[in-house]
Amino acid sequence: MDSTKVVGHSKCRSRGNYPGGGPVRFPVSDDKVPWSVDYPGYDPPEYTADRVLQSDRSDEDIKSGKHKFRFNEVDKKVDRRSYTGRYPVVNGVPMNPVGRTGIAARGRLRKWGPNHAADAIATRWKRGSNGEQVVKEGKPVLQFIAIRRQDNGETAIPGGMVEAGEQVSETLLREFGEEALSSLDVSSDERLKIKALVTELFAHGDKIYEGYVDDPRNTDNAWTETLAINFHDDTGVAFEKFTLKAGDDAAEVFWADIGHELNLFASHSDFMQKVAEIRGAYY
Ligand code: RP5
Repeated sequence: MDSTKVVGHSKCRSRGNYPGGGPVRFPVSDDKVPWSVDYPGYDPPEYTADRVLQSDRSDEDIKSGKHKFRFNEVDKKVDRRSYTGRYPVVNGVPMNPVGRTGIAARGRLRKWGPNHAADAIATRWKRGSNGEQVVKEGKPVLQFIAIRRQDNGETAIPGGMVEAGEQVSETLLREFGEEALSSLDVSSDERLKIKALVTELFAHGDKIYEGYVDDPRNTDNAWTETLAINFHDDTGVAFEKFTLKAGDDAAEVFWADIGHELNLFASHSDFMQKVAEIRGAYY
């Protein structure tokens, strides 16, 4: 997978209701995804979740005209550029760079256009009780720190949205601390210790992916994009300093074996395949 390539999308076109109880998506078959293909009668329902409308971290309603959005630019503290290049803006409304999703407006996403996220893939080799690497089909098995998402129960990489004014590198550390080490539930002293430890261990990472994510929450006018970085602990000693504890949006945190059998949230399985490839691991 090219790290900047625009991927297609299917999870955000799946049949049934939009995640979290939204309306049923207007059907979009594979051939009708690109905006360049005519789709007479395409009439997706507009949906923006109440929690998005009520959050003060969300964008203004685009139709209120209160905010003049600067799409494809850094708009005050919000980066509205896309890793995929310039995306179309039609009548002041940003259009999904991959194409139709069957839902208009923002759904459960807080921003119009790209919603930037960051994903921290922490890996180690799986070892048996004798300390030897576990091998499958002739290749060593990798493990990564996984979370179970509270919103949909799916297994995922610890990650989250970039806050206004935040550097993506800060988001990576913050989200990993919040979801895998429960840093929001400890004293401020403890939080600082966690931050220092994560900063040290995550000092060197390898970029796995930057671009559009096939997130089930994507809509015609709001979508997620991410930067996924792999922090690999070759000896397995460094990550022993961590006590994993689920927090914030994570219901559980655990080491999971990487392999094709894993079915992860959004495009996370694709990222795992790339990690396994570059590390010469089983997939
Ligand atoms: C995915 O949504 C990204 O890859 C990232 O893991 C996640 C961010 O959303 P929240 O976890 O903050 O809901 O598209």
